[in-house]
Amino acid sequence: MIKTVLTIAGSDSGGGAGIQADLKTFCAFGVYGMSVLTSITAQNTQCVLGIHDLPARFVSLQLEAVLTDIGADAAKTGMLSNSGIIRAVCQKIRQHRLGNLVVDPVMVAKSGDRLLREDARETLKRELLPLATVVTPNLPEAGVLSGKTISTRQNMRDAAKIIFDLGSRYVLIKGGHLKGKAVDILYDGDTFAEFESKRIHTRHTHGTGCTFSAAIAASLALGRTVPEAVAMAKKYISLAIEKGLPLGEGHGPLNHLVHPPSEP
Ligand code: PXL
Repeated sequence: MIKTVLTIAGSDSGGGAGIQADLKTFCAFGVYGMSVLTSITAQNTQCVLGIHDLPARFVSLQLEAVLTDIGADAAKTGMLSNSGIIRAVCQKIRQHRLGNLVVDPVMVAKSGDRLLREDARETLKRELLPLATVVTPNLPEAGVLSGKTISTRQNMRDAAKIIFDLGSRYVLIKGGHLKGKAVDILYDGDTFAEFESKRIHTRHTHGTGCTFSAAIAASLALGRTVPEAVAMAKKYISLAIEKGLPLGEGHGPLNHLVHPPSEP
């Protein structure tokens, strides 16, 4: 039977990030994608023109619709915008015992626009992270979650320990914002694994974080372990960045149509 994967995230009208990136990634991995929208952004490759949050109770209703009927072998969260939405999502995840949950703690867009209200950071830390199989902060997000400034690999390891204590089973800190090679660090509370790839010099990286976490969720649904899923997702985004699309005048999207790897 085809595996089912759910994204709980915002819409990017430009098609490069958010729900759109997630569904394209699910297609590439050959899993059945479903989407619960949290917010609608009016956005292109250059900027966010506006953000319209859906009412938390309508986020709940979408989750109820999907989880009482189709169910999900894995899920990911992206832009959650405010505390009410985060609480609604947590309540449904607990009620339906959703496992294989990838939490991408989205805070700002590539353009610098804020996608998570500052007062919602605590709710995300306290309520959502304990439900996560893996949380995937980039360096600025890991800085906010850990309360530390991160500029070296050792800083990344120290921050991973602090974030692990917030309750997720794994922490993946993405080192894309560090100089040099792109190194991501995965921590399971015991050991560190490093995932390295060469840096690709391009500005067409809009939606990289969304695509990465969606690819991890798809791989988990396909029965991979977390370290295997991270390795496969990393190979997929590296290729998708390499083949990135020079659309629009700003940060163009990745090319989601590249083939995902069949092995980690
Ligand atoms: O990459 C973070 C992100 C998440 N969700 C939506 C976005 C973005 C970045 O632009 O637009 C809807």
